[in-house]
Amino acid sequence: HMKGAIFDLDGVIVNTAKYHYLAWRSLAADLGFEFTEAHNERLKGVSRMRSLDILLEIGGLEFDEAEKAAMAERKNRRYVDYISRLDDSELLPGVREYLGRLKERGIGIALGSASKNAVFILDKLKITGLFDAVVDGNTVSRAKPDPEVFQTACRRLGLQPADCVVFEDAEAGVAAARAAGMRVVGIGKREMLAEADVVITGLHEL
Ligand code: B16
Ligand code: MG
Repeated sequence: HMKGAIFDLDGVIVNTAKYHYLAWRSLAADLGFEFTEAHNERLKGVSRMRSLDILLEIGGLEFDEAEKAAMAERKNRRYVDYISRLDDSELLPGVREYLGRLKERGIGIALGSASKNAVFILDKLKITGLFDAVVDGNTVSRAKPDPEVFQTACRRLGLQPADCVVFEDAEAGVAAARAAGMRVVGIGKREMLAEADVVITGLHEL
């Protein structure tokens, strides 16, 4: 019996991956190499600094920590430029309806995202008020697949792991939920999310 629902953001509530992609691609172009959509798949659910490391590995480039911090900052400014134009028309299908239904049933709703821009995005999508707890990249120190983000969300809902269901689109996120002892609904392709309890294509299926 589910008492709390914890949602990942990118890939579950909104497709921000396409804006991450445009911003990373433009950074790669500045550095003189091509960054493809296939490369971008490797960044889903991954923290900003880890994403940069993967990108630089693809480009075969190395920089020191200060240079990397400046690059991550530059990427983020471009990304924030894109997402500042987001609105509720970009909510993925079924999101508002499903969250509304959970609310009516008295189920606790939390966000469990790696993004440091999560609060800004929820505001743009006009769904901040639906969340009882928001746990994001500013709150936690250990990235998925570490369970910290979901454990914190569950605690903030005042619940036990066994009461919570996590909705995730990334392999690392599914692993994090599993490590937290929670049930997981995978959003995406079965092959990618083999560890999930069930896999659906989106919240509109529920
Ligand atoms: P930011 P999620 C993740 O969101 C994205 O999937 C990932 O591509 C991104 O690098 C990460 O957030 C950090 O985002 O640069 O905004 O802090 O899927 O955990 O909601
Ligand atoms: Mg995600």
